[in-house]
Amino acid sequence: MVADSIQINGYTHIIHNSDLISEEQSLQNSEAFFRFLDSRRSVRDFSDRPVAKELIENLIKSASTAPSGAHKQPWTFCAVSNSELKSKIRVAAEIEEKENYENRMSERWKKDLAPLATDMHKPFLETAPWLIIAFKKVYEFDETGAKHNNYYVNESIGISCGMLISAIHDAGLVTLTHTPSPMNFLSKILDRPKNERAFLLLPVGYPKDPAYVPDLKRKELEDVAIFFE
Ligand code: IYR
Repeated sequence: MVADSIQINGYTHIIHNSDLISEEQSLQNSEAFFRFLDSRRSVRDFSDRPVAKELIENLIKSASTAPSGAHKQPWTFCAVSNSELKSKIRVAAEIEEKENYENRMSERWKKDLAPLATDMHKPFLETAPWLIIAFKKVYEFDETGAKHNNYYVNESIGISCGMLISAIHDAGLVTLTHTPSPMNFLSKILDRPKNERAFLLLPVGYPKDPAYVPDLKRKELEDVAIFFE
């Protein structure tokens, strides 16, 4: 007789429910999933075609399933479809990007970016129907008002954003990882509390028809993996 649940340190542990699949099915799934992820591209040309709020809610729910340090889920996702706010974000981002491209970035950095054809202009911040801004919660307050740092915050929100990007791709939508730097203008525009810091901005929507992306190649397995058997 197997117990449905057990107690450890006074906390309930339940049986992990995972459907066992055959090794052949496993291999097939892993190949199909690789092909699916390999078909994702960062897209900068967006259509203004609307995307339902319910869909964005599902994407954020998926992102929030990510593992996190001590299961603190140290994130807030702000989803913006309001045109005025999107315009404010674009104006503020382009001010920072102008400074980046003209003064902060090295020649080497700009040369590395040349294949991506990026510049200080960020029209997608207004064209895309939604902007999702991921904020990391560096610390939180408990019931007594005491401040506690969260754990592995960058790792946690990074994983969560990776899952969000995959969910966006799975929904047939496109995005790109936009990191206007510094990003504190986002806290001001979206009125976020002090314990939250902007981590990543993801415009979400349908691609423009056609949308052009740079003809990039990914590294081969041999260049990214070493096996010790
Ligand atoms: N944040 C700037 C510059 C930029 C930097 C890197 I590294 C990129 O991969 C892409 C862009 C911008 O968004 O244009």
